[in-house]
Amino acid sequence: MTNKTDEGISELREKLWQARQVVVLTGAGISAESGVPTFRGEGGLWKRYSVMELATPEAFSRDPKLVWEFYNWRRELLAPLSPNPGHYALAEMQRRIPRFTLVTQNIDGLHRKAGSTDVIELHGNIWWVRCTGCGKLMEDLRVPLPEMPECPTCGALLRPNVVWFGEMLDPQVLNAAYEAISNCDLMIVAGTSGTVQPAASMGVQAKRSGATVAEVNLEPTPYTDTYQISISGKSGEILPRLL
Ligand code: BJW
Ligand code: ZN
Repeated sequence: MTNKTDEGISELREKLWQARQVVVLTGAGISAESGVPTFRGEGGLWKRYSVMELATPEAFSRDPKLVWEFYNWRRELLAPLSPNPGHYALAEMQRRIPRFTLVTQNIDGLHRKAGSTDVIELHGNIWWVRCTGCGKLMEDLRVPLPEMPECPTCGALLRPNVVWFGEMLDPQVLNAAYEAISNCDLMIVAGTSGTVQPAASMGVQAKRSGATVAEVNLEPTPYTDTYQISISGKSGEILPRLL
């Protein structure tokens, strides 16, 4: 028996293997099956913690120790986790499709762990730190980091190299994403609630440039009726079926 999910998968599979240039945009939902909590919804991080107390530059200026405690807790949680079949399916797609760009809002590094390369990380990466004094960027895999980690070069306080609310995304990173989006003929938007800008509008921009846009999500989002294809289900189950 075919159902709506099967029909959506068949339609998307056909488009995928005909497309000249493909962009995939992922959000927290793609890592949910690896055990990473999402931000919003049931069991979401923001239900337990206040965003404004933790994920803004103002919060970090006010109480850097508290913000580092939050990120250290998340680093501990993430360190032992592995990619799931959704991450692996995207890595395999990249190997098979010559013009393929993976854009993620996730900071967990699991796409790279699964073998994806040249991942465009819109919101940074939790395993990188940046010096608030000299601006130096460093990969730092220590778990946990000291309560108030210091720059080895200048001694100033380090911060996580992630993008907080009210901060600009790195213009080079953003441009690379827009460049791929404006040239793609198929975009897959997987596991994101579509609530945080500018990533939330990227699917609409692709559609405006003439691309087919497909959503893969457990639940409807504000864009479900806007995109041409909508597949309801777990990304770790749907994405492998496209291969
Ligand atoms: C599954 C699944 C499974 C579950 N399979 N699916 C008004 C006031 C102030 C600011 C603004 C404003 N209006 C707009 C703004 C700008 C603001 C913004 O968008 N705010 C909105 C909330 C309104 N944006 C910014 O500030 C950005 N910067 C910017 O725009 O600069 C210019 C500017 C500056 C100032 C003012 C205005 C403009 C920066 C945004 C940075 C976002 N940072 C975070 C934290 C990163 C660090 C960290 O992790 O600690 O990024 S917030 C958080 O949300 C994180 C995520 O990347 C991001 C998106 O979340 P995502 O991925 O969509 O996750 P969820 O949890 O929301 O959804 C999960 C989905 O998965 C759900 O749909 C589930 O159904 C699904 N799912 N399991 C498939 N197995
Ligand atoms: Zn420094």
